[in-house]
Amino acid sequence: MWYLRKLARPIGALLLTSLAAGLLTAIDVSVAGAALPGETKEQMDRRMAWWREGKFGMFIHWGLYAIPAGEWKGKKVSGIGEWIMHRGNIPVEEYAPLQKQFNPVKFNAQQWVDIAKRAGMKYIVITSKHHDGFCLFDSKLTDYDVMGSPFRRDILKELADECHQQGIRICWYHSIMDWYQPDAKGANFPKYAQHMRGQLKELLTNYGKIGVLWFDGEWINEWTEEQGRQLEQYIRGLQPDLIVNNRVGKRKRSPGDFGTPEQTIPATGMPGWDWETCMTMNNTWGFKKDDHNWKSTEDIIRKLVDIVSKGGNFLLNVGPTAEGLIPQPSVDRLDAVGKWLDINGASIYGTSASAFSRLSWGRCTQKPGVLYLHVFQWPADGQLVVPGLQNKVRKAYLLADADRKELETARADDNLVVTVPAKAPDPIDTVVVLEIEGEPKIVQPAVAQVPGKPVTLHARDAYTHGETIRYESGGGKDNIGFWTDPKDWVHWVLRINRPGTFEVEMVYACPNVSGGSQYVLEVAGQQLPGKVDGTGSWTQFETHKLGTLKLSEDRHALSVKAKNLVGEGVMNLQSIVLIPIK
Ligand code: FHN
Repeated sequence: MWYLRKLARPIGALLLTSLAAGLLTAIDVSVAGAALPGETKEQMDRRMAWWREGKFGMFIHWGLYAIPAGEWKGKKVSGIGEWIMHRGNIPVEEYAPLQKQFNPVKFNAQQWVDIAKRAGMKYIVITSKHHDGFCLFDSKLTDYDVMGSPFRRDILKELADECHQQGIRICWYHSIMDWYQPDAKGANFPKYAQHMRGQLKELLTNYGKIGVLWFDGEWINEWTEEQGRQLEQYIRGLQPDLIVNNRVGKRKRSPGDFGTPEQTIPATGMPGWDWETCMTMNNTWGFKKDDHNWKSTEDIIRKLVDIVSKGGNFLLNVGPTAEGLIPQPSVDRLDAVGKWLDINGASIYGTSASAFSRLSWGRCTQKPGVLYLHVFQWPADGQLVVPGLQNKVRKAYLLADADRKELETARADDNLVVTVPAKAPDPIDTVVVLEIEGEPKIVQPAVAQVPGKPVTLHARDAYTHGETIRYESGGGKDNIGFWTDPKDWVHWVLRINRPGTFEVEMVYACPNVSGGSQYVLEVAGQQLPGKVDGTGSWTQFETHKLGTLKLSEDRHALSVKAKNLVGEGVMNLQSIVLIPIK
């Protein structure tokens, strides 16, 4: 057989023996698994509770790729480190012998779990097997595992035992795509699928309670959503409380329990479902000796807060070295994040998404009766404006203040104003706590007209609707952008203090090639249609007259919706100006 020649290793013989001995039939029967009965919302809530509460996990990408660490035969290989076999066009027979060099003598499970715990992480997801097929656990179904390396210790067993000991959830990453197993491609894929299920059975029966099965590599043509559904039922049959990510299928809402945006934070979260952003601390998942592009502690903390404020979890990656050490720059940052969480953890763990659609100075997380205001940009005048909050505030104080010294609050128009210290106690993120009466009641603060004057609705004051459309600034932009989905739309709330007729002007930019999309502006039951004219580029803004409207003295919602999308984006919308004409 082709792979016996190609691979020149015992794996082929093992597979043949297994098939001959009917292991396939045995696995076939065991992996069929009964369909799990439908799960009620309450049951799913109970199953997901620890994960939703925990918010913050450690991703570990570790394997043979840590040995070359981004370099092969003296040449640097670009891209993420764990893809070196693919990016470096390394044949499996040249790559697989790395197994005989794998000897991470400095690996210490307790040390790793201590680092995660100090960082405030509540779960660990480690690569049981990445795309290269090498298994960090003792598998009876392949020799291409850690027991066939000089290290000869079951790394996942040591890590799982330590996690169980320290009360951190242990979770497995497992790649469906496999560059090593000969059947993992083409017509023989069903055989590989049985092999994979057999390994998942090992991973879910030999290591105690597992928190999450984090699948990956699901994009291959051989893998289907239906197989994903069956696999999810099978593995949850082995551990009914198991949580499974959406890459068991095809990264959609189901199968799987949560969405997995990668290296990005969805602009408005993923409303209505559980989700987790996974992210590297530098530019690579697997260790690369020359990747020193570490994110700052400030960036990491603010990303954690941003994600949690949008209802998500944060899975932050470390890529250990071939010796078994988590790189010191990672450890330093994790220690700093942990110190911040020691003080501010109440504003993260067990919280739910912000009650506000947007805050110009930071983020918000909440618990029943409590709002945690995460202030990134401290108000120079000591007046923190909380837009649109209508609730009575029982008490306001700094979360870091053990004495909970009260902060003064006052109302101003639609807003609440909190008087805060002149200097930010924590320049990265100072948390102001508002204990409020009842459920958060927030009106969208209006842009108020100075009587008789034009009203300018700036992009920064708009409310966006959709997953991609968003406010963007910098580089000549101060506009609603990323309007790439015509279903997305935007609205403002304005207060007219002198009724009358208004001339409406729109300020936008759009490359000529993308011009032509049609839209409609709507307010107070009146509509003004328009078509986007090319202005030359995404940053060449021009003013376009739309027509006139009559507006009463009141709060109004003014929306702009696209009717179609001609080019790459509808437009970059900078502002709308309402000019009183009589
Ligand atoms: O190809 C993998 C990649 O190596 C890494 O494991 C990331 C982490 O989520 N997942 C895949 C790319 O989406």
